[in-house]
Amino acid sequence: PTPRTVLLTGAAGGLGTLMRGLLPDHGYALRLLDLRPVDGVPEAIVADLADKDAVREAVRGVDAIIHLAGISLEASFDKILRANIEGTYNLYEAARQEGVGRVVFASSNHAVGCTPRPRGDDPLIPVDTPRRPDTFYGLSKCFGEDLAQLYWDKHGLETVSVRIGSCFPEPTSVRMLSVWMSPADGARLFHAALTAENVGHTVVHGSSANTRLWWDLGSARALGYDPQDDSEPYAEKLIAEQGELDPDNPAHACLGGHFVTDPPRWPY
Ligand code: NAI
Ligand code: 15L
Repeated sequence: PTPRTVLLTGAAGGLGTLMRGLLPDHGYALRLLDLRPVDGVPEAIVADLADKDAVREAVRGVDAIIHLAGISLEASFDKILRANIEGTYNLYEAARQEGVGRVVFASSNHAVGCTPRPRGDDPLIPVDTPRRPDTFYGLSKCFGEDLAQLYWDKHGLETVSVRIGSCFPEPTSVRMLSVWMSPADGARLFHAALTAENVGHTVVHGSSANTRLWWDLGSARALGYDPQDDSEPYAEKLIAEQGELDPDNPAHACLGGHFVTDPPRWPY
């Protein structure tokens, strides 16, 4: 059955704002939650994932959850621990207690960001590629995926973990030509993740059907995802501005791009 009422965490963020615009057309009534007020939506729940009572109340009665809330870039370990690791645990525990059947978890390419990008005729990166987080941020996404597996195996709570590439209105770098997910395809993938049957815990790659794709979309397609977009129309302009990816530049060598090589942020 199609879930109708969906809790969208991180609703004030970039992706949350895009999905608030697109998901209603797929038939969802959204309940919104964020640390910050959501512009123009006074009924949105303003709560920190650290607040267990507020999180439990927020999940009560929904059919499913799309979990986007958290720190979306590298930060100190303490901040990542609180928002992404403890926050995601609090959400899953609330979902278990309230009997919510399914979560769509916004994982990230940075869970496997240190994986070399394919070159030439190399095969696409498979979805079961070993974890190689490129940051504490990516490590928190590995935690979220493992938490999802635990809650499926022990409690029967289903999750689709979407390792999102780059979901923005347009690709803005040459790397993004390979990992871009158009917002419309993002909504299609979330819809597939909410409606496919018997997903248990399934990990999928989240991007459009890009000509320069680096990873395999098979497990996403198996959910019924049929991407309609391709970053290729943006390629000529971006390559003219930025040049092709440099084979000798370590920041261009891996799936995670500059996250792999950026200096760490102190204090760890
Ligand atoms: P964003 O940083 O724009 O939005 C995240 C939202 O989460 C913010 O509105 C923030 O206030 C909220 N938040 C942070 N900590 C919170 C807490 N403790 N309690 C409640 N709310 C909290 O990030 P964006 O781009 O919208 O990403 C959304 C999710 O998707 C994130 O989990 C991110 O890691 C993931 N993702 C996004 C990608 C993208 O291309 N946009 C790529 C890969 C993953
Ligand atoms: C992510 O995980 C980030 O949340 C997003 O802001 C982008 O940096 C994206 O990955 C990316 O790799 O482009």
